[in-house]
Amino acid sequence: EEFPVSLSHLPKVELHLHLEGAAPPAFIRGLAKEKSVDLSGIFDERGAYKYKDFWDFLKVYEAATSVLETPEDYARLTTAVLEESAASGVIYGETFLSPDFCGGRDVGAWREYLAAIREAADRAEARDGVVLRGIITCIRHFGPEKARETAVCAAETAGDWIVGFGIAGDELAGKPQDFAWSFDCAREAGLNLTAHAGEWGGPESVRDALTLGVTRIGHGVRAIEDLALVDRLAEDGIVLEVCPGSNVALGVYRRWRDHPISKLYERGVKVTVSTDDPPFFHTTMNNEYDRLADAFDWDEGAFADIARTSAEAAFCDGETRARIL
Ligand code: ES4
Ligand code: ZN
Repeated sequence: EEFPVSLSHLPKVELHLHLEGAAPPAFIRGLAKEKSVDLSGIFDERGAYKYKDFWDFLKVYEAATSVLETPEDYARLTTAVLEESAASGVIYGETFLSPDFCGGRDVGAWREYLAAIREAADRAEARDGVVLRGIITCIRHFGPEKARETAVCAAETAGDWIVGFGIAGDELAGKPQDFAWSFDCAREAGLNLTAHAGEWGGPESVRDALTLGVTRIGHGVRAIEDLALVDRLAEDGIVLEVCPGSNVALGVYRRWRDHPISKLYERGVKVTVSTDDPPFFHTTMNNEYDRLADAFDWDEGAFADIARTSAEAAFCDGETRARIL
């Protein structure tokens, strides 16, 4: 398909990206080969990730992540991911990191993974100018107890590079309230807060997530099913980390033009645009922008508005924000 405009030259800010979920399939295949792990079951005949639905995606994600074993593996991953970001014109990104996948929630091990990721990110910044920061996420379907250990890892490493705490995983497992202790712990450590909600759950799921005191919601798009909630999001300035290509790939919405991002934007909600798990969903930041322009006739002004909203909603310090505004 061809699009009349290319928005590849626009500087972009991406707030919702899972680090392991951004791993190019060839990178994971390479690691699997080095380690003699058979991961053939998670790839299709063309070498792309293969999954049936969101819950199968979570399993494939975990299988792919199983070959990411050492801090060095994570450093290589970070380098590969940031090359893709820079190619889409991303100047600032925030990535979700889960100690469940790196270091197993042991604070000492977690510090080593984090140091390796940071070093790789610093090299990418020096080379391509792309700035990265981390948001530690617990995984909802792993349960509240593991989440508490994750929150302790977050609190112990909160600072200039780890800027937020969040929750990902199966939105239909458990209740946000079960994770209140973890979010309180992270908040007390000075971290900004976000939660995945309103992707598989409806408006009630978004309302529940707001009780955690988050200033951003991952996805949040199904708030559109309750206009009183949409107006509350707009009034309270809650920022939605919208990932339209992810929603279309996973079947939350059938076609790009069915996606509610445009309605949310027009009703005054602060919307931002991200890729979520780009190779899984066959997307890039450039593709997201081009598809949105095509589906909703958005011009460069709309994208400049979205990029500014994203920079304002970034969890980084003011000095870094000034560089991306
Ligand atoms: C997710 Cl645990 C996890 N990993 C990647 N993408 C996700 N979306 C929601 N949960
Ligand atoms: Zn996500």
